Amino acid sequence: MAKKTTQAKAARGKARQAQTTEYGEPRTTVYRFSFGPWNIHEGADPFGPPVRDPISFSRKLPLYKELGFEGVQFHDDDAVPDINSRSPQQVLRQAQAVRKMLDDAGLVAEFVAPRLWEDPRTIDGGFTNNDPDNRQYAIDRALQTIDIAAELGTNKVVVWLAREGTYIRESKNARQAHEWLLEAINRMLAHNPNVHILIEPKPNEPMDSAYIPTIGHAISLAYLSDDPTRVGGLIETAHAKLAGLDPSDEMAFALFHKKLWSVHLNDQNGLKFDEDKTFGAANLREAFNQVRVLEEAGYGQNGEMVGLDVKAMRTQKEENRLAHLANSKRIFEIMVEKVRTFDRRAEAEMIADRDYEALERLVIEHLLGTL
Ligand code: XUL
Ligand code: MN
Repeated sequence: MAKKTTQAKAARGKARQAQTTEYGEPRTTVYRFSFGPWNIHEGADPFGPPVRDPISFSRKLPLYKELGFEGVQFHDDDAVPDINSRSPQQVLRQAQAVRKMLDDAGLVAEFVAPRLWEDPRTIDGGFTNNDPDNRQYAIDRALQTIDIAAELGTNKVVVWLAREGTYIRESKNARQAHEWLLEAINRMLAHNPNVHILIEPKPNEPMDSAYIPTIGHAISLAYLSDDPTRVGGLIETAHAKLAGLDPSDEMAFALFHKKLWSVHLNDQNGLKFDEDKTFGAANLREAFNQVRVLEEAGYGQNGEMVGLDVKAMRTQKEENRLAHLANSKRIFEIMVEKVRTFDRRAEAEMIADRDYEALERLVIEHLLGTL
C-alpha cells in the first residue's frame, strides 16, 4: 500500500513536472507545422534527372492537411509561376487566386521568399551583384515578393542570400557588399510598414563563401537596419551544421535576441552538400536540443511555425514519397515529449554536483528510453 502511494506520488510529480517549464510555468505550446511545396520533390540532383513524377501545386495543397500541416512556405514563383513574364497586376491577381486556394484548403501562408538565384541577372549575385542593373532587378523582385506576401496574408518575407558571396574572393568587395545588403533590407522595410524580414543564413552552397553565414551575422545586420524590430532570422538546422555550429546554440542566440521567427528543421550528416534530411535522422541528440531550446523559450506562442525544409532521398521510390514530412513531424513531437518528461530535478542536482558524466548518461538513457 505504502509502495503504491509512493508510486502514485512520483507519477503525479512527474506529470506536474511534464506540464510545467523548469521555471514552473505551464507548458502550453501547441505547435503548428509548415513546409514548402519544394519539399515534395522529384529527386533531381546535379548529377541526374528526376526519379519521381511531378505533383502540381494544386495537387500538393490537400496533402498538407492530410499530413497534419497547416502552413505553406512559398518562394515568390511557387505562388506565381513565370513571374518575370507577368505584369505587376497579373502577379497580384495570381497571388489572390492562390490565397483563395489556401483559404479553401484551410491553410495559411507562413512566408514568401524571393527566388534570387535562377534568373540570368542573378548569376553574379542579387543584392551584391557587381552590375547596378542586376542589383536593381534583385531589389525590384524582393519588393514584389512583399506585395505577393501581403496578398497571401502574411507579413513574413524570408531572404536566403543564395548567391550573395563569391567563388573567387577578389571578385567582390566584401565590405561594399554588406553595405548593399543593408541597403536592400532598408528598401524592403520602407516598401511596406508591416513587412518582417527573416534572414536565412547559410555559409556555402551554391557559393564557395557566402555572406551572412550565421545568425550572428544576420542579427548584426538587423540592428543596423532602419527598423531592427522588423528584421530577424530563420535558422535551418543543416545550414548551421554546414557552418560547423551547433544548431540549438544558433537558435538560442536568436531567441535571446527575440529574433527567431521561423525555423527550417531538418538534418545534415556532417560537412557535405546540403542534405535536407528528415529531422533527427542524423543526430537525435541535436534534434532533442533544438526542440529543447525552442520549447523552453516558448517558441510558437507568438504564431511562429515549426517549419521543415526536408527532401525525400533520391533513392526513395514513388510510394511513401511524403514519409520524410510525416516522419520529421513525428520525430519533432516525440522530442517535445522527451523534453517535457526530462528529469529536471536530477539534471539540476548533477549540474550542482558538477557530475557531468552522470548528466551525459541521463540524457542518453532518456533518449534511448532506458531509464
Ligand atoms: C536553401 C534553402 C532554401 C530556403 C528558402 O538551402 O534552404 O530553400 O529555405 O529560399
Ligand atoms: Mn531552408
